[in-house]
Amino acid sequence: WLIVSDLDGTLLDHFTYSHAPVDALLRQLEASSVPVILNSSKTRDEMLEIRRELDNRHPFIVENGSAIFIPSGYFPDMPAGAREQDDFWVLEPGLPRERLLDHLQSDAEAHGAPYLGFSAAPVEEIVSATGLSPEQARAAKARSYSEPLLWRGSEEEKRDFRARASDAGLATLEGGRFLHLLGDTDKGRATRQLLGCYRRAAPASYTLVAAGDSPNDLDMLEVADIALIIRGPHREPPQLEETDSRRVLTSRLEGPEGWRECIEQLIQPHSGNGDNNEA
Ligand code: 2M8
Ligand code: MG
Ligand code: MG
Repeated sequence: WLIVSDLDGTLLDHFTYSHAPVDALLRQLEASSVPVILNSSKTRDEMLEIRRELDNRHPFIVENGSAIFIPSGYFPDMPAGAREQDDFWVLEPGLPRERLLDHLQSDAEAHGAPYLGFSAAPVEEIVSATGLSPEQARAAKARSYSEPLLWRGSEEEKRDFRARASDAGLATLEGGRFLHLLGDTDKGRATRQLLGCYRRAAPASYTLVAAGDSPNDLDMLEVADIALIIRGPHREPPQLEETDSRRVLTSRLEGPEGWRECIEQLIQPHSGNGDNNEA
């Protein structure tokens, strides 16, 4: 087994960012040698802090698939194309943030900017938009490969903005609160690349379990053998078809409690309360 998981709204509560409901289960998975790979919109600095809190030693994926951080020596060989940064081997499918800011500037000159961009926003605005602490908001602002935008315009303006970004070879993804502008990558492609590293290191058949709550998680959920869709307090869960090679479970509970519910169901399929939560 390999578990790849989103953070906000999935492993962490959408409002409070608490992971208390999954702490014991994460320890149990670690003791059973099941790697939990964190795959989020968050920045390296944010992820390092959460990994420390969760006592997680595994690779992680930042900024919606923009970079993969592998602890140096985690695999026997450094993956081709990786560079060394501090104690990590880093693969970078994404684009440097300056490229995105250049696009935003020229796009705004021609079409206006009906959004609040993370780079321009004061820490206090990020705090009030997200509920992060000022320190966490600063870590969220320390971005390398993507720009989250708090959309203030119409849905039509958003569609046009996304089409222009796509024409420019960039990607846009909807997270829990923000529209993210980034290079041509996503959580699914980065997951595939990292899965390739695991397979090269130890050729085995891995069962990939993926968990997410928002549209930006769908690419990752599509790569999984078992996709866990975690319900949230603020909108309908994203939809994903079950196929011959992919099981889909939708949680009954929200956020980290839904994560625990789904993983426990996979570990002990017969000890549930009788509810059928298959999507
Ligand atoms: C942003 O990411 C979330 C993920 O779903 C969102 O789009 O709502 C990012 O800026 C991330 O760095 C930050 O920690 C998070 C806080 O809610 O918001
Ligand atoms: Mg999320
Ligand atoms: Mg996320």
